[in-house]
Amino acid sequence: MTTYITTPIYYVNAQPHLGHAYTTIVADTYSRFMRLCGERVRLQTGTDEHGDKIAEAAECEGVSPREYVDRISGMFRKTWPLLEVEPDHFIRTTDPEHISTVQAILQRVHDQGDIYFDKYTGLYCKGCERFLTEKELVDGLCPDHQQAPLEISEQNYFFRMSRYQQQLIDHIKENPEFITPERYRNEVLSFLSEPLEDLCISRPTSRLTWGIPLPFDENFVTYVWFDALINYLTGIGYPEGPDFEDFWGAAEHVIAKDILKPHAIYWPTMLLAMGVPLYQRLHVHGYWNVDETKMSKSIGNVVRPEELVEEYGVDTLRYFTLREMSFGLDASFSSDGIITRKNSDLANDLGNLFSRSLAMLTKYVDATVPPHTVDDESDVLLRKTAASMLVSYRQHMANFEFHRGLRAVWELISQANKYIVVNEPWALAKDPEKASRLGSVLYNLAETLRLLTLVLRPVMPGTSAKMAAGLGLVEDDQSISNLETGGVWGGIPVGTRLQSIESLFPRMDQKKKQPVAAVNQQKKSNKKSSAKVNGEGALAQAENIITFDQVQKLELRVAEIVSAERIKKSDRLLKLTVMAPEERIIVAGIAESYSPEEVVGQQVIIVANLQPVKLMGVVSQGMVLAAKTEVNGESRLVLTTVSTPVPPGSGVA
Ligand code: ME8
Repeated sequence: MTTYITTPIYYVNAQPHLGHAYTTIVADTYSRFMRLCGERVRLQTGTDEHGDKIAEAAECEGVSPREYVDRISGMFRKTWPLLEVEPDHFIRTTDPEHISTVQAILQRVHDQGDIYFDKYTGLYCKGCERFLTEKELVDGLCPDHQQAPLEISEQNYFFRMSRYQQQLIDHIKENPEFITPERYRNEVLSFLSEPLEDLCISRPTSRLTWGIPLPFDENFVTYVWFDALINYLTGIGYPEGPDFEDFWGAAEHVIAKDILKPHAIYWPTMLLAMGVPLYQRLHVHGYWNVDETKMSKSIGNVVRPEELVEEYGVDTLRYFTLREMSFGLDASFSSDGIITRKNSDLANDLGNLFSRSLAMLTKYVDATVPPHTVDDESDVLLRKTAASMLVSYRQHMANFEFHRGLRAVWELISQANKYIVVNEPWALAKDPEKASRLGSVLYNLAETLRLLTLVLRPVMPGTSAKMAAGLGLVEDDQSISNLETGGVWGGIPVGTRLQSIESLFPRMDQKKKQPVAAVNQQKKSNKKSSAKVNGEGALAQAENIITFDQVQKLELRVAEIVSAERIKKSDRLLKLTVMAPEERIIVAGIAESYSPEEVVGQQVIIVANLQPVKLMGVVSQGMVLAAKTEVNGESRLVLTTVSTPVPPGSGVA
């Protein structure tokens, strides 16, 4: 089976930024995922080099369009390897093969009567490089470029797009996956519910010369969109190349919502006119804003991918963008957001799991994967979580729901961290009679890490390679290079020699100018105040405003206390066993306000995603929220609860 995945070809009137980087990372991740599934994949990106905007940009720089496009196209080409993006082909619309194929297509469509000459008056937006309808304007301006369109009246060539309107509507209705997510499919269908105008596909050379000459009239060049969309065919050797045969039937395009109309309406109608089968799927994502503001040169908040790589590392950038944006919706970039994710998801959750497990394997079993011989309930739970992670990961990655796929992976990471807490390998290591159980626990951890190495490969190729090296696995080993064979529990061979590697993700300090994060477990200054609640680093005091995104990172849940006991030698601490919905231990600093008997059966609100810490020898996996008050001059804590009982584990929003 084959997969052909494309990004838009980017205009060379601007340098690559975060938006371009995201689309390209998405396409690369998907292509790596499909390779992992055993498919033959072709990934294509490139640059769109004709048209008004480019001619103008070259003029501004005082260079010829050719010189200008060569320079900027080179910048795009050089950016992708920095992001670990490996396109199979980089197309430029100034490539001679592209130009000759576009001309051959124009001639054919013209000869069959689908292109005609006419006079037209319309509202033209230079930013969009297309005529806009009255309906698309907001207060008389193009909503994307905040500019009034120019009224242009001229004779031009038109493509009979309207002729294919019904066929396109039928196709979209019959193929629910043709445009995804659904909101964009609905948007297109709604647009198509009105009669479609024909598409102006030429520009007179009196106005623009930087374009592909029309083969049937030398006084005109081709409209940039008609030229650009055809890159998806010319890049794979249309009409006769073998790659066209192999890959076109599996074509999937990734774009942002700004260019939905050209891809969902112009392009399929062009394909229908050309007699070429339609692409398989169009994946439409939202916009990246920066600090909740639209990215724009004039505001000076354009984020450059090479700077992000320099500052945070390529895998952090890839992970952050894929995890943070719900595909289809807008997202906001902030350095605070990326650092928080790096510290919590990558350094704390993944990095710690990896380094702790490797350290224990090294210390207790001489850095060699031991056999698994003794099974218990926690093993079954870990294996189950791994199996359901794989199912959910595959389904979400295939459907472009990367954030969900990654969430499933992090559920396994969190389960594995709990597995360590529950099994206490350090305690097993002290008892020679428990050597086989210790070996089994360590085997399961090594195997979990192998599975993580496998599923993280498309998202963070460099980190996955480091993990593979640490686990003593070879890059092209089926167990980490193929989801079919590698996705089966038990793939890490007993006797594998582990290697020591550097820390995967060193923690980063939050920038001082950023608002304080809602959850910042490491902040020493907060230890004192949080100790009043449960004695571990916890919620920051509200000394600063936090954003909605930051609040969303807090995972609050309702937990039911099923048992409680005092912790020896501590007046303040109670060891609580809670269901939320799974069982976990929380050490809470409430012993001066509550007896163990009083709290059993209570439903309380906990912070469920706090990094586990050891308090008086007990590992605490969360924090119980309590109000601080005074009764008769004495400070007292009052547990938070819900007004009506709810199922344990219910989320608190
Ligand atoms: O439209 N957030 O090129 P372009 C997310 N040449 N993605 C963004 C973004 C943002 N803020 N800004 C840009 C063109 N993008 C045409 C395409 S294809 C045949 C011709 C990404 O340089 C996103 O993929 O304006 C968007 O669709 C694309 O860049 C537009 O790139």
